[in-house]
Amino acid sequence: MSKRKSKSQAHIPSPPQPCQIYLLTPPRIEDLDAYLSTLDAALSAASVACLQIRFKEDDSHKDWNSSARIQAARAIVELAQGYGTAVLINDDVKMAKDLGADGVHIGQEDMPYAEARDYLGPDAIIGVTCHDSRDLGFEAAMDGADYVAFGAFFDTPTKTPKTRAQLEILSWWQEMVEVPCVAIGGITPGNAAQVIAAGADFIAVSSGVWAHPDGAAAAVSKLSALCQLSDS
Ligand code: TZP
Ligand code: MG
Repeated sequence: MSKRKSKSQAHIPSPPQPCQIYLLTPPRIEDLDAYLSTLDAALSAASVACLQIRFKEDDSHKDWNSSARIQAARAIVELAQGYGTAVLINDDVKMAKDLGADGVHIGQEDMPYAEARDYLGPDAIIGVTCHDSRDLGFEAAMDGADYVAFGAFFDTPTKTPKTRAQLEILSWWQEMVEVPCVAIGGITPGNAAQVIAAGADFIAVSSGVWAHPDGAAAAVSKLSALCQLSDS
C-alpha cells in the first residue's frame, strides 16, 4: 500500500484510485496449515494490497501461546509478501522488525506514532486507528501516518468496537485530506459497495472474508469486483 504524499505535494489533486482490499487475519488460528492454504487461495483470487496480522491471546486455548503466534506470523509474512501484499503487524513494532514485515497498525492506546516511526524507520508503513474522530484523523495525518482507519461501520463479531462510525466520515475525509483512509468493522461483500461509494481508499475485512459461506477466495473475488466497479 502506498499513497504517501510529501507536504509539498499536498495541494496537487491526484486522480481517484480504485478502492483496495486490506485483510486482517482472524484473531486466533487453530490449524496453521489449513489457514495458510485458505490464505493462499484468498491471495490468489485477486489483488490484496495489505494484510494485517492481528492475533489475540486466548486464555481458553493454551496452545495459542506466544511461540505459536510467532510461528504463524512468520509463515503468513512469507506467504503474503510473496504475493506482493504488504504485511502489517497489529501493535507490535518489535515483531514487525523481527519478522521483516512492512509496518505496523497502531491503536490510540498503543505505542505513539512518533515512537513507532523512530523504531521502524522512514520506509515502514504505519497506520493509525482513529475510531470515528476527524480530530484523531487530522492528528495522525499531521504526524505523518501512512493511513488513518475509521470504524466500526457495521456490527462485527470480531471485536467490541469502541465507536460506531458513519459513512459520511469517509466522504468528508476524501474531500479534505490526501492521506488514505481505511474503513473497518463488519465489512462484507454484501455491504462493501456503500463503504466504497462513500470514499474508502481501503476496505479492511476479517470475518467478512474468513467466515464467508462461499469461502475466503470467493469473498476476496467479490470484494475485488466491487472495488473495480467503483473505478468505472
Ligand atoms: N477495529 C474496529 S472493528 C474491528 C477492528 C479491528 C474488527 C474488524 O473485523 P471484522 O470481522 O471485519 O468486523
Ligand atoms: Mg491495538
